Amino acid sequence: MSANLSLYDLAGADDDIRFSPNCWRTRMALAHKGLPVETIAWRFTEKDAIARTGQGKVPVLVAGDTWLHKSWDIAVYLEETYPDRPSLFGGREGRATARFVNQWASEVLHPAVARVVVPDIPVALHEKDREYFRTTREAAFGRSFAAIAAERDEALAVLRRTLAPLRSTLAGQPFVAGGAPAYADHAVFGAFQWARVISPVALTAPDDPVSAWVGRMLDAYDGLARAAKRMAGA
Ligand SMILES: N[C@@H](CCC(=O)N[C@@H](CS)C(=O)NCC(=O)O)C(=O)O
Repeated sequence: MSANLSLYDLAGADDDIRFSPNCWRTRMALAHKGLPVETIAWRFTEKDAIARTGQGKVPVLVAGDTWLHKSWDIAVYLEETYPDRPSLFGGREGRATARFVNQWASEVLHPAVARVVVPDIPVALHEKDREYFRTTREAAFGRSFAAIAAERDEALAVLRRTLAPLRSTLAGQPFVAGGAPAYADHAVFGAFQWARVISPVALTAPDDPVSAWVGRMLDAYDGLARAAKRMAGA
């Protein structure tokens, strides 16, 4: 038995454009556990809807009376609450290693992907989110969207160098977690799904082992991520 699960999931103007890397981590983790979830389209400025978590970011998972946030904490909760379902971590040591992979993705990969895809985001956003997104992101980057867009070629080259350890790992094994996908894969894949939904830029070359792995992740869990709606041109 499982509680009814709901997930606040970042959406664009179109309810079906779901582009958050952190929410995709959670969606893949839920699919891995075989847990059905009702996703709720949420916009950046709808902070009131998730105020019960005491913060303003998604994913937010609601499991009965329990409100959870932070993609990593949600993964740990799912693993501990549903131990008899397929494991996200493969035990204590696997969880510790997945934690490192998760932090690498959050602290190194996400900023590198953001430099490439951020200029494609405003057009996808609900009107009420546009000004909030521009001011918060320009402040975070310390420069205008126009300046970020002008550096895109360089940003893509930097990203491809950043992917070196992922590339060499995936040249020798099908998934980050080994022979089958697990949370170490979900933690990294969210960033690729973010770009895939929102941006026309290909993050990796077709012959890159990372591209083949993205394809395997898109096929996983009955093609959950492959079925996601993408922006026109993405
Ligand atoms: N550490 C958090 C980060 C969550 C996060 O940054 N979420 C973004 C969407 S990917 C968000 O909701 N941003 C809201 C905002 O910037 O106001 C996690 O892993 O869940």
